[in-house]
Amino acid sequence: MRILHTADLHLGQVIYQSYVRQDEHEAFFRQLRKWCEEYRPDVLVVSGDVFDMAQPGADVKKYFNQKMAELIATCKGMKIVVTAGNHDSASRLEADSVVWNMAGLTMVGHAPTTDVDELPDGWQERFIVEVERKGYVVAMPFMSNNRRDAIQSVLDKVVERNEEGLPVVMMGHVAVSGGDFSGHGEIGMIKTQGLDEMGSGYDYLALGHIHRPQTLGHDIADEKGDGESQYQGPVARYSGSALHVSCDEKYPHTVSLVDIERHGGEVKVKRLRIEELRHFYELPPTGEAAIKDRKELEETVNRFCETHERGYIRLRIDHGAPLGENYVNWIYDTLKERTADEVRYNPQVIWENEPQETAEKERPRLELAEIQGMISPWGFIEKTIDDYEEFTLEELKADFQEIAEAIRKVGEKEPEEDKRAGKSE
Ligand SMILES: [Mn+2]
Repeated sequence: MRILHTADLHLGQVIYQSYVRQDEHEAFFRQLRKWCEEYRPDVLVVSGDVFDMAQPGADVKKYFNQKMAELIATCKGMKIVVTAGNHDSASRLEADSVVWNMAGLTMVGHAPTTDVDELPDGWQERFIVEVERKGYVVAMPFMSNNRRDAIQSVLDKVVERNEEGLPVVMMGHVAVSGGDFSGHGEIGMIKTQGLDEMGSGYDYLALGHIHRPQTLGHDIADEKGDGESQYQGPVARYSGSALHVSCDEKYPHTVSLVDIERHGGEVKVKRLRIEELRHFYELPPTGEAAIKDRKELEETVNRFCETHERGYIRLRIDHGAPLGENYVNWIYDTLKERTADEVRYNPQVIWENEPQETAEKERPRLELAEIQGMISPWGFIEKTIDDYEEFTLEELKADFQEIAEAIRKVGEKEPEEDKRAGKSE
């Protein structure tokens, strides 16, 4: 079975308050369609966060419909499986699923409930997509808590049916412990779970949620864009997001083409690099001196407009630089006038050479690598609590326990997924 694995499309995303990214998504879909034509996958899987918000506007929904219809028309016979992520509304995603089914597109929004014993016979079928004579896709959407029993029950059902030993692919939208979460703003707040919570019996776990492409348990240094790897299954992999969802996602983004011969066999992954329409630039580039005054700022922005058609720019400015009044407005006006907003401004300035005292006081003294290695928010909190005199660790722990308990109670009352905050990527 051959699958094309992508995730975290975040359709409808508006970045830096005002920039609509549809043309960037268009560039992504053009490449995805080309790959579908070229590689003829049996299935295209989209592992959650199809939309950036639970209630996308009519224009965004229409755009999604158009893109799916184009893919279906381009690749006759290819199945498409789309699952809900934490940004999606499970009910809204499933609302049109009956019609999509007729076109060979399966949509799964709602996760199985925790208490599997109370479910009617055959409930597992809703999560199983059989690809005739090729294999199986188990479509698991985002879940607000661990549901190993439910997942395993579906996988067991597949094993029962899979007498020919065909490949089994499972989808998931979850942060698995040990992953590299760089680029995710709220690192301390990402809730992780162990890989064993996803059960056993699949050959390839097609993950979404974390935007950096990576195969769990394998060196992230291999992820340089295009390339190929061969693994002994089972393998769990994040395809990565379709676009750079934030300027911190500096790594190359990819779509994964996965070939699996048989259940229990080897898994071949080909990484297809997505050429993004708008790159993210730091000006001046890291290594060069930061902007020292207003004149330099204007020169830097003007020069970029002369040499680049489009992109996102983020400025590196010296802490004490005299910038004069309204420099931010000057930037917005200039970009609009000179590039019609093809060049876009990221207002999160990187301030450099801050005086030692302020810099040390305001920032937690942590290396990025150290934060990436943390699997629970407590590691982060314990390291930084001394910077916040008003909090004590014990009080915080008690408060968190109370919140966790409240969340657990809400989780038991599912399906009520529309109430989820779902803010971290
Ligand atoms: Mn997500």
